[in-house]
Amino acid sequence: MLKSPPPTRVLTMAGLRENSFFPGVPVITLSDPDAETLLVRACEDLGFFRVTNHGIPMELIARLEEEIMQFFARPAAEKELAGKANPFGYGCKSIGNNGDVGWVEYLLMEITSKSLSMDFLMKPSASSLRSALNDYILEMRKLACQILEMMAHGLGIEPRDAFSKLVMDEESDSMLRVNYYPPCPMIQEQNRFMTGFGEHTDPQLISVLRSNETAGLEISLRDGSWVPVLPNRESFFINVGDSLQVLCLLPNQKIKKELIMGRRLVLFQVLTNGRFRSVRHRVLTKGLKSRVSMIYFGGPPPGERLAPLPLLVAEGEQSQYREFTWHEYKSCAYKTVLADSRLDQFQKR
Ligand code: GA4
Repeated sequence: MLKSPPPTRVLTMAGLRENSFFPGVPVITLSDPDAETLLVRACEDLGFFRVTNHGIPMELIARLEEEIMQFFARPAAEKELAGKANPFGYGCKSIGNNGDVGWVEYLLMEITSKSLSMDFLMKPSASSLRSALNDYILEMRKLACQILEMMAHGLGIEPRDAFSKLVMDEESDSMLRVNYYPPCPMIQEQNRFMTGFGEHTDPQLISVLRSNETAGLEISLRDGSWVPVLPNRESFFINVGDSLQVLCLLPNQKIKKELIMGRRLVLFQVLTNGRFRSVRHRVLTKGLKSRVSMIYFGGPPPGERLAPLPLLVAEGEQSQYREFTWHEYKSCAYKTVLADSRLDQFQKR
């Protein structure tokens, strides 16, 4: 567990309004006949949505959460046996290699050929954690692929596994992150907030996040404002990652929105910037209760070329990015700090 608050850099705004969760996170029931259309709209609009009716057994989720809590309750020396997160392993406060810090402990694990590769998980003392993690990632991969297929089909892309095949690939560069945000009584007394995990976009194609009932996740809207997301332990939250944003360059289009203004329902049209949106997000912690989240990142194989799917590019339109492979993108990503806009480095000049 963390003993004292990390450096002041992670101290943030005091007095943020409580219980002011953003009401506009799309909730998509996967069995809904309109789910594909709703998914596509959510990816263009926020780059973020919540899925229900996902078919992942609650027992599996509860089992993993229990194992995670036990792991993070161990003495520091035991947790450090997982190896320093560089990038894979156990991390405490420090995120990445470039000076980011947060009020968080985590395990970051690489997924190779459908299971987790990490020496410490092979130890007999870690067998129940290993088994819960491995069962969980199988389900996560299935769910991520189901959603990627629904997105492709919703966009009219043939074949419908155009995105999901990248995550299904033997070489897919996917990972699992387990974050533990410990309580911090000092912050709670002062009614302040700390950065648990600084603002960033995820580099991969898709992220599937599940958390306990503790709030903290915030997303950034198109106008740059930050809104808190109401946690829901029975659902999964989906983020569009940078790689999917690059693959999905769409012609500009208008989307219809409904907004309640005063007591009136107003219909208006918004011009999307014509692509899937990799959502900026962060975690602020209030110190009251611990927050636990597990995030599956579905990434492409290293050699995969990331360029807009030709079918989605309107005539005469060109990608704003130069072509690059996932390997190239990831190497650059590891030289950045969390808040950097990583795709900017690949903009055509
Ligand atoms: C953000 C998304 C994932 O958590 C992650 C992070 C990675 C890390 O923790 O090692 C990075 C970050 C993330 C992007 C920029 C670099 C790399 C920390 C960091 C400062 C595992 C990932 O893939 O990219």
